[in-house]
Amino acid sequence: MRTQVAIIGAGPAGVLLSHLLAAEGVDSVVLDTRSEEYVASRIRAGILEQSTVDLLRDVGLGERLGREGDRHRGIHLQWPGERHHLDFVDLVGRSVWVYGQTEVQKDLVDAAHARGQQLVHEVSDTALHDLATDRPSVTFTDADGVPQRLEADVVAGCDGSFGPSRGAVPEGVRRTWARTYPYSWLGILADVAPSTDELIYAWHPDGFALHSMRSSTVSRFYLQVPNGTDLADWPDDRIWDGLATRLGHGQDGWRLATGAITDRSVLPMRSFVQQPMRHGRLFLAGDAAHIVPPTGAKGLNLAVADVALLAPALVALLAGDHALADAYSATALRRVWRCTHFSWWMTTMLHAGDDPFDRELQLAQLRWVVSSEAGAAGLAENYAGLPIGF
Ligand code: RFL
Ligand code: PHB
Repeated sequence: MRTQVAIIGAGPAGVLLSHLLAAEGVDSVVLDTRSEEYVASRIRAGILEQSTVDLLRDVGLGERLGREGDRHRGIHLQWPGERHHLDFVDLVGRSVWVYGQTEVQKDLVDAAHARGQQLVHEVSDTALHDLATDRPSVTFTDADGVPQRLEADVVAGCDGSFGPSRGAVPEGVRRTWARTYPYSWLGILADVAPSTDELIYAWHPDGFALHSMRSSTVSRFYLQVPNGTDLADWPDDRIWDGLATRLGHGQDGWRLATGAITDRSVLPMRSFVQQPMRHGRLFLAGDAAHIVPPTGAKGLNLAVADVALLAPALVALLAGDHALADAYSATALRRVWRCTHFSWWMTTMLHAGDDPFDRELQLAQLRWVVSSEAGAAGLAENYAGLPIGF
């Protein structure tokens, strides 16, 4: 098999890259270990920032998003006894959209099928070769058990945090930074109308809680839990009681509505960056190069921003102009580190630990963010998203 760009990973980064390349007449083949149905049903991110929505619209992927996505002006920040709304539109003239990653993925895959782009699912043994040459390749075993070699001009590593691409950058070349946090999120999806107009991020001495949503009938919630938490220790009543307490049920007459829980999982919180994001003919994008804890809602948006830079760089490279490809890693990493900082800042401001001094600092920071226009604008600018190419 031969193509211009071999893309490893059919998550949002990989399929969007394939879409952007196809729009410029560049061929690609996308490989994934999982089935199309499995990738499409993974419950993950829920918030699209302004620049992500602008990009999806510009490339013809904004139709259902425009109809079914819910534009939010901002978020609520709260701690016991207080809830404050931050209006991003007033603060920085930008907003965010509630539109699940499952929906983005579906729109991307539908567009890929409509264009006849090649998505090859259920592959195994993916391996990258000859990245330092102009003829790199990817070998894999297809769903029928047949060994295959995909030759390409360029390989795009969009294979998330567990794929082989990041490890294909030689040890002496790559540098990594990692931080694990001393807590995880227990996330649930529930068949209940949201009890709030916009997301609530709640600091509480029992631990952080987040009230998010997917539609007018489906809500998404998260609770801070210790690392190593077993879901078996969290029956439905304990989850709803924890959410009610931390989100302030009864505070100023506010009520948390409950419903049937349809999905539940525990996610660890991690920051990770690997650089450079390019090695020879291999380019990394999305979670393959960096992971952020979800408190800033940045993971998916950062993957989209990488690919928005990478696609024109690859189009130019294949036409013989190396400048954008040479600049890709440094340009992408500016935004990556900005979002890494913002995600760390939101995470450490909102997750309660045992240290009483740290708690007072968190509350002091929260009070400043909601009462100072500069503080609020700083959060808004980062949350609603910096322009692509920042
Ligand atoms: P993805 O979506 O992980 O896609 C990578 C794809 O690569 C495939 N793959 C391979 N393919 C071929 N050969 C191999 N050897 C391969 N190994 C792996 C995988 O099957 C997969 O399909 O990465 P991408 O495209 O970079 O997109 C990034 C986003 O998915 C990610 O940043 C966000 O979902 C992060 N994230 C969240 N972000 C938010 O902004 N808000 C959230 O609420 C939120 N929740 C989450 C999340 C990530 C999670 N993970 C990764 C465990 C919840 C979870 C559970
Ligand atoms: C979600 O709806 O899944 C979500 C929203 C905001 C976050 C993280 C997750 O910060």
